[in-house]
Amino acid sequence: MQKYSGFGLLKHSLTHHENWQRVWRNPKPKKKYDVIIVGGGGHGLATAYYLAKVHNITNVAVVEKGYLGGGNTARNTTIVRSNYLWDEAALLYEHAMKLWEGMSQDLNYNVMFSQRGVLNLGHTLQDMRDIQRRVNANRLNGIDSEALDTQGVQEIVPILNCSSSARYPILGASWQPRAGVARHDAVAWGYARAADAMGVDLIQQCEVNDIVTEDGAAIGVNTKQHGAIYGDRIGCVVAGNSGVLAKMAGFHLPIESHPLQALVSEPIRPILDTVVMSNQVHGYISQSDKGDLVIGAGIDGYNGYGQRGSYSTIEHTLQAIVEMFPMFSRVRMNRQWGGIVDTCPDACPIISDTPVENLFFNCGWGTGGFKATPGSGHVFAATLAKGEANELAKPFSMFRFHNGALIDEHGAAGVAH
Ligand code: FAD
Ligand code: PYC
Repeated sequence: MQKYSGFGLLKHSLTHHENWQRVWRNPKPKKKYDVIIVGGGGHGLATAYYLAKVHNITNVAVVEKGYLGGGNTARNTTIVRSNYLWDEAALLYEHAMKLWEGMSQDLNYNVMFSQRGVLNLGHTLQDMRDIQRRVNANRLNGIDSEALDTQGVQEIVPILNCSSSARYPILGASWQPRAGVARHDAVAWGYARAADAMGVDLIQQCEVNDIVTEDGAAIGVNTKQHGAIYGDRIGCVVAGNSGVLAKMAGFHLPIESHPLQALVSEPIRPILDTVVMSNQVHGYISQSDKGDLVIGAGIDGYNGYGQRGSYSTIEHTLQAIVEMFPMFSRVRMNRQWGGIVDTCPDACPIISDTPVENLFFNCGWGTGGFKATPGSGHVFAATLAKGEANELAKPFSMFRFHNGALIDEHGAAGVAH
C-alpha cells in the first residue's frame, strides 16, 4: 500500500481528479431503437443489460431525466430478501436473490452483496402466527427461512432489547440467513457499465415528456432535450413517476405515490452485523460498512412528489429504534432524505403490457423494489424481447386489478404502505 504524508495526501486530493476515463459513453440519441427504456434506475439499467446479454438486443436506449441511479436506487436502504408469502411473489424475489448471488461475478463489478441475514421481528401472538405461516410457505418454495423464539433472536443480536418488560416485547422473528444488503450505487454503475460495453446507449439529462403514439400503438417518446426518439417497443421503469408517464399515454395505473424517508447516523464502530426489521414497533436498522446506522420505517401517509418527508415520521422511526436498541439513544443522526415510491393496492409490482400496444410498464415496487432489481430487469427484458409477459411476470399484469387476481403481500412488505 502506498503511504502519503499529510502534505502528500493534500497534493493528491487536489491533483488526482483529472483525466478520469469515462466508465460509459455519453452518446447522442439515434433517431430509432429496437427498445427504448424510460428510467435509468437499477431496474431500467438491469433491463437494458439483460436485453443485450440474454436476448442479444443491443439497439437499446435508456433515457434518464437526471443521472443514472439518482432516483430511488440512490435513496434506498439496500435490504435484499426473498421471504414473501405467496408463490407468485416468492418465486419472483427468489429469482432475484439467485441473480444477486452471482451478480458481482456476472458484471465483473463488486456490488458488495453481503448476506448477513435479515430478522423480521414478531411482537404479538398474531405476528408469530403470521411468521410461522410465512416461514412454512417459504420453505415449501425452497427459500431459506426459519422461525426463531426470543432466545434465538437474542443470540443473533445480543444488543437488542429482548426483555419481557419492553413496551412491545419481542416474541420471536423470522430469519432469512441468505438475505442482506448491497451497495446501491454499485448496482446501477455495474449494470450501466456492462450494458454500455454491449452497445446500449445511456442517455442522461433527457426527460421524456410524452409518449408518441400512432393508431393506438406507441412508436416512440418525446423528450425535452432531444425531441422525438422512436422505438419498436417502449418500457417505462420510472419509480415515483409511473402515474405521470401512464397519464402521458392516456391511461390510469392503480398507483399512489408517497414519500419514503431514511436516515443515517454518524459512523460508529461495528456493532450490528445483521439487519433487524420490526413491522409492529415499526422501524428497521442495519449498519453500513462505513459504520453508519442505516434507519427507516414506513411511508409518509400523504401523496406527493417531493423527495423529502415530514418530521413526525422521523421522530416515530427513531422512537421505534430506541425502543428496540436503548443503547443507540445517544448516537447522533447525520443525514435524512426521502424518495418517492409508487405503491399498488396489493403491495405487489406491475410488470405488464398496457392498453397501448408496444408500451410496457414495470412499476409499483413500493417500498421494496431494490431487492428485486436483477430479477425485475431479467423478467422485464424477456417481456420486452418477446412482446408478452414472461412466465414469472405474468401474475403481475396491471389487468389483475380488473379480474381480482390480487397478490396481497402487505404482511411481507416489511415496511408499512
Ligand atoms: P429509480 O431508481 O427511482 O429509477 C427510476 C428513474 O426514472 C429515476 O432515475 C428517474 O429520474 C427516472 N425518470 C422518472 N421520470 C422520468 C421521465 N419522465 N423521463 C426520464 N426519466 C425519468 N427497496 C428494497 O428492496 N429494500 C430497501 O431497503 C429499500 N429501502 C428504501 C428506502 C427508501 C428511503 C426508499 C425511497 C425506497 C426504498 N426501497 C427499498 C425501494 C426501492 O428503492 C425502489 O423500489 C427501487 O429502487 C426502484 O428502482 P427503480 O430502478 O425502478 O427506480
Ligand atoms: O422491502 O425489505 C424491504 C425494505 C426494507 C426497507 C425498505 N424496504
